[in-house]
Amino acid sequence: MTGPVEVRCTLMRGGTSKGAYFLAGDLPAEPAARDDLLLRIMGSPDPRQIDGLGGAHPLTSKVAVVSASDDPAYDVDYLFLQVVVDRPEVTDRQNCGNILAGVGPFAVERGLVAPGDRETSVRIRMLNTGESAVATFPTPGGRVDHTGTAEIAGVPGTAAAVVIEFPPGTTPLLPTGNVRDTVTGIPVTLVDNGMPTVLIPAAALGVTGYESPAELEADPALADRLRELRLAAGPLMGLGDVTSATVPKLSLLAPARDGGAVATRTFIPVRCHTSIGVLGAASVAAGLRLPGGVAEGIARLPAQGDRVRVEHPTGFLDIDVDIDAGGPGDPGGTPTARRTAVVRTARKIFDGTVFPRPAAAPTPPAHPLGGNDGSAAR
Ligand code: NQM
Repeated sequence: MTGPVEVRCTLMRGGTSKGAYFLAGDLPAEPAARDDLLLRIMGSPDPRQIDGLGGAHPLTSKVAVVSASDDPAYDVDYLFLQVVVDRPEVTDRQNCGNILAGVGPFAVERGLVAPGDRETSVRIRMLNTGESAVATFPTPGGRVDHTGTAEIAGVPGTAAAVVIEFPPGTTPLLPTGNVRDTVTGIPVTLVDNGMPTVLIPAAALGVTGYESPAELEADPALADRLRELRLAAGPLMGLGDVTSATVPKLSLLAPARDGGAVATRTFIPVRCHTSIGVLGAASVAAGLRLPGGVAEGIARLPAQGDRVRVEHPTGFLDIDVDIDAGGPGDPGGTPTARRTAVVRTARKIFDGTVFPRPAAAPTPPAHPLGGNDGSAAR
């Protein structure tokens, strides 16, 4: 497959992730050609992504494709693509709330949205899920100002706050209809408040839930149990076969140690997150609020207000989640999210032209002396 030899690209940190942001019009419209180009831009497949922009970790191998929306209810459309580091795969099967934080500022800087004089709110349609978000950020004098005083755990220094509001979700929070299931013998709550997530008491897997991501990733028996659990949970959550999907995520829960509601270690789904995803945290927080879920007896929710402090390996993420838990006034009794909101930061790192690795050359013919051992003598 061939394609453009150079592409306009903006590299941004969005929350605790980093990704390449593109205008949809700068990429091939056809998904297979687009994905082939993105693999070559990011340097996949290669565990080091040495020949591309990717940072050799799922959290730094992400792409946002942004365009003006044709739906008057929105300003822009945002498609999130996860570029798999070590396999030639690009998937749109998950959304990303961290990369979302950069979409509004990118849309203003690239002329898709007219900025306000002090701040700008951008209405974003998230194509992966069909859900929406409104991002508000400072634009003093009609220019995006990435600098500011907001601090988020997992990112050094401070930057301008990007306030993200998610309106009421349209999908049920409990994909199986149950607040608690047993999957591969393990008690779980299967929840989706923007990110399909399996909540698991850490103790049920024989870990404390306070281990470092590196310690957890070094445990092959744990990896096997998580894989088995995820493959079984995927179809139950309506996700079909998730063998090569990046969802559902798996969050291990333990009692909070630093004044928050709960401590988490989240697998996304193979590597362990160094913090936690935004929508992953939204799903955890929603799960904590559901009476009868596996978090009961582990989590400690604040007596008042919507804010839930989710502890993670590098600090905490505060997220506002207001749940309608269903019940007597609701004949269906299906819990839904009334509102979810979070503060993130984002920063433009570079804006310029990226040069994709050339499309794969045809395989060279075998050497006439036999074999193709890749040696320099060929
Ligand atoms: O859950 C990582 C991240 C994410 C996703 C992942 C995210 C979210 O931290 O909204 O942001 O779970 O793959 O970027």
